[in-house]
Amino acid sequence: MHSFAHLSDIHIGAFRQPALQNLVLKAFDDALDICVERGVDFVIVSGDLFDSNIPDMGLVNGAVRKIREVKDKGIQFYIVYGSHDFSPTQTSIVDILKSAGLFTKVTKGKEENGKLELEFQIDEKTGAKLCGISGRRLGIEKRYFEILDRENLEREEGFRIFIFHGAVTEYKPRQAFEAESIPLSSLPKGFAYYAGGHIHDEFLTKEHGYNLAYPGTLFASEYRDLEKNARGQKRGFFIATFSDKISHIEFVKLPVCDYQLIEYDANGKNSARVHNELLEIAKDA
Ligand SMILES: [Mn+2]
Repeated sequence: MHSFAHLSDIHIGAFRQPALQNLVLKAFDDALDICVERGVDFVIVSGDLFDSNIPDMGLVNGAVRKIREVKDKGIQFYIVYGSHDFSPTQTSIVDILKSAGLFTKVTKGKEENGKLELEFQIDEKTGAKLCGISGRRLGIEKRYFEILDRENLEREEGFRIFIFHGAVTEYKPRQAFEAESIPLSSLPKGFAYYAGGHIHDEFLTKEHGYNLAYPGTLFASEYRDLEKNARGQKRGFFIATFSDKISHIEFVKLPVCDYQLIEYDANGKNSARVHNELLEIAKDA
């Protein structure tokens, strides 16, 4: 039996406050410690590992040290870009870490005669075959899905995983913050596991024979995520066990910190008063 971990939307570098930045990094560290403990064969990151294409280098250093430590134990990383860590004009930190041999990007392929032909990356240890499409800002990935040569990918035999970063129309959360999505029919059929990113809340379906999984953000990338956490939203990542097909998918919860939720009514108050009252409340909390 083999296993892999599926993490997404970690957003290292998110937030301006060092305390929150450190919690983002702590979530990543804790998750990888669990991956090692549980002896997973490889780790998938389905985009937005970093919050920007050039994040704070101190935080990058922390993340790289951890990735290196895990990789030295023989655990490979397979990754696509997210909408945050991709830049159309600049080299992204993901590219640099890929060049340094820390990651394998699974988006290798060529565009020819209006078709996108993807190449499978084969995991040496398990024989799993991985390919995927990166997220892009403004949903440019939609075009890649439209021209994707699915037949070739569907014909391939073996244990296959598809990695992508974007919402699937049929499963878009009700309060989706983005209009862009790709229909389920644009994914190549017959894969054992579809590793999704971009949706920040955990989601797993086996409908229509698809193991379609979004682990959601590991911790948070913005205040809305934090508020949800305080209200009990579970955060973490998936560990899937497999041989020639998936036998079990487990959501591993990651408690990063405790929360205190304080509701405050700012109606009819000016910003200076709100500011001062909030500072008072925070002092007492
Ligand atoms: Mn994200």
